[in-house]
Amino acid sequence: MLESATQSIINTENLRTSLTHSHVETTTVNRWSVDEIVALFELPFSDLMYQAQTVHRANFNPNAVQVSTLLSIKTGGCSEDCGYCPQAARYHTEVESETLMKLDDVLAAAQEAKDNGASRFCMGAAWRGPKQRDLEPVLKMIAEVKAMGLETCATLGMLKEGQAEQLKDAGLDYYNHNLDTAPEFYGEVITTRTYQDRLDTLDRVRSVDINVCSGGIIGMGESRIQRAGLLAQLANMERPPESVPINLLTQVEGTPLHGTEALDSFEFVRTIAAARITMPKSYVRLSAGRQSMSEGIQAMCFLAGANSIFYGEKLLTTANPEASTDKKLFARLGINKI
Ligand code: SAM
Ligand code: DTB
Ligand code: SF4
Repeated sequence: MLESATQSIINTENLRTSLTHSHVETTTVNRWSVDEIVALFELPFSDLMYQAQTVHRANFNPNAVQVSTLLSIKTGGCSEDCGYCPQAARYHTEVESETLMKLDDVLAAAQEAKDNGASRFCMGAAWRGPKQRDLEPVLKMIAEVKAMGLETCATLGMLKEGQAEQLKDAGLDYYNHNLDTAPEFYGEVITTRTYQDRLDTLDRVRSVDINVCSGGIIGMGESRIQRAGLLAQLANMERPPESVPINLLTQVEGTPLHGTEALDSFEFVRTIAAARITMPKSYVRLSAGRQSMSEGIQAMCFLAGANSIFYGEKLLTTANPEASTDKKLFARLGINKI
């Protein structure tokens, strides 16, 4: 089993190299079965890290990490039932429902992010999906943030026909929409939208040539096979996402997933490594959960191939390490921001 996983990496790498040399589009050739990904997880930790670091170095500068800053432009009061989410109206959390932020306030936050060295600004809204009257002010925000010289990203929920086109026209560079988990576990976490709904939104984003940002949450009580199942879904897309956020569940009181047994940190690092190996060209983002992680574990995630983070003291509603703390960590690790 272990040998076959290693062999399959070598075979995939060989295939990719030979196709790269003949100038054939490479993004459709990496095909991973769930069993092969489980076999990666089962490798001795050092062997898995070695494989991940080898793939990482073949595709990226190993000492460069992309930084994005998040802003919740519309907080709370969401109609959906995502079991991890403090913004769902039906759960009693400390998050209050707010209206859409004003353009000037968004631009001030974007300027601060830029001054702090972020290269991308991600705007998140607690919506099932945007209504047309909601989308219009967001299009304006995207255009103005882009004009400031920042890359733009938005996460607004499910997109209906025609909405991806409008986002593209406004200058959106990335759309974030997570698959969250494997299809087999999905129904335990969310019932108000289907897995296929999510895939349909990702197709709409792809079809207008906006970069896809899609990943999931680890530590929701899913099995290792289901963690591998999530990665298989992402890695086997016709074109894997350009950006793959791997979130560690941030447990928030009042949500159904609060109290879930904590995941072994090494299993989280293994998930990052398996994402790196199965999606060699994608940015893998060490996403939510850094606030509860030691700096040692974060360093291991970078070693496993994570090359993107959220930067700034807040994610959407929960805490993230202070920018000054991250600056020091990057300096200690010799990491450069991109
Ligand atoms: N409402 C939109 C949607 O669900 O697509 C956009 C915002 S939503 C908060 C974006 C993503 O944040 C979710 O898909 C989920 O993966 C992640 N997320 C939300 N709450 C989280 C938590 N407590 N821990 C980790 N990730 C979380
Ligand atoms: C993603 O995968 N993680 C970010 C971003 N995409 C939008 C959100 C994390 C949210 C964590 C919980 C919160 O702060 O509300
Ligand atoms: Fe709403 Fe998004 Fe939270 Fe789900 S994850 S409850 S859709 S804000």
